[in-house]
Amino acid sequence: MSKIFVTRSSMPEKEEYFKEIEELWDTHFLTNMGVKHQQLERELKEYLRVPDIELFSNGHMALELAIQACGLTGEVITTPFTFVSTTHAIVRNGLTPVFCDINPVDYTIDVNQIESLITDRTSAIIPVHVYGHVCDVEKIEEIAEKYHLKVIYDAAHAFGVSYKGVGIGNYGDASMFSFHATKVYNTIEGGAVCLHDEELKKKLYNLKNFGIQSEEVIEAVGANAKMNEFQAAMGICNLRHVAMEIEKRKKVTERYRDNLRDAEGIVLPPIQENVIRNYAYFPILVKEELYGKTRDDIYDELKENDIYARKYFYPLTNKLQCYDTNWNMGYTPNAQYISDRVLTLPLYADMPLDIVDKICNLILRTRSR
Ligand code: T4K
Repeated sequence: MSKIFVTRSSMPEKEEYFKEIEELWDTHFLTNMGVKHQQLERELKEYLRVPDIELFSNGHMALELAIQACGLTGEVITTPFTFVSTTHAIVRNGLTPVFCDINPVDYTIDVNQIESLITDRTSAIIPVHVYGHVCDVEKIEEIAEKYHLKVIYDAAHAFGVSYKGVGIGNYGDASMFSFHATKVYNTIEGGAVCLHDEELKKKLYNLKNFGIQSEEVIEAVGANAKMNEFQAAMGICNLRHVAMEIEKRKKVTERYRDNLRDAEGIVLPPIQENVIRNYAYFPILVKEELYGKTRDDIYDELKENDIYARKYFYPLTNKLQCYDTNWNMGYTPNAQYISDRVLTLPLYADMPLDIVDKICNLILRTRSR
């Protein structure tokens, strides 16, 4: 058996992509918001059912520039149970992250703890729809309104997710999606910010394209974070198939659930009410106190068999040495408990079900060792 990684990029047939990029050879227009970029923007707006969208070279730059465009200052409340990008984007904007714990059910921000962290320096909340699990968007909105805070969602994992029939990109002032190769939907690398405010859109556009309005008018001190035409072409192709890819992921997920449901001490990911899911990840929690083996025992056993599960998200970002040691890194015991026990199992659309069975058998076997 060849190596099995935590995921494998979804790709269209070669011919489909080649056909999509053919005209780029005719026009020699490879980037700078060309026809593919414009087409993808239109199509994604419709697919995600959002009022507006701005495309980016990657998810991280989309988030970093969304934070900048929102003009945040001082402190930002966020969670440490995430990919480093979320915290880096805050810190790289010169802001102080204030770490809120997560709830132990779906691992998103614990909305009951947010208010106690608000100070007169707080300007925003940056929650994460981690694994595509939907944050308590209603409570977050209520708190944000009460304290006049901005809300920017890290929706990197939440492509295609909806809550109560509403596309998840409609919540908050802005939501960032990642279209990285490892995501449910990819443009090779890429990302987007969904938003509903024209002024914010203009700022974002300026930030991703040097502030250029016309040849002689440079309106803002922008960076360069544009999605190019080859990325957009991949996105156009992948968008044609993403609904089917999500269906296939659902089948893989269900097989994992069937196989692992009775394993005491292994906690399966939650199924949230009123949520249309995208089956982005399959994180299990290994409670060694009940299971008798640790997360790392399982990780090692799988690795020995050429199966590369990942400890998404360990370590917590409030444990990273690269940040200012003078900050208060917060007390986040739920996040710590989960981060120490979580293991994200391999999951991609074309994953054969017999591989899922094999992975589950290896996991269950660790117990008798
Ligand atoms: N916010 C959150 C919450 C995020 O999770 C992320 C990204 C971001 C923000 C930032 O978005 P981007 O700027 O990335 O658009 C991966 C991804 O690189 C990263 O996008 C993702 N989160 C994170 C959770 O996972 P690594 O360092 O674990 O990736 P890597 O290279 O080890 O790849 C994992 C597996 O995926 C490989 O073992 C094989 C497979 N793979 C990988 C690549 C690169 C493919 O099948 N094709 C590929 O091209 O970070």
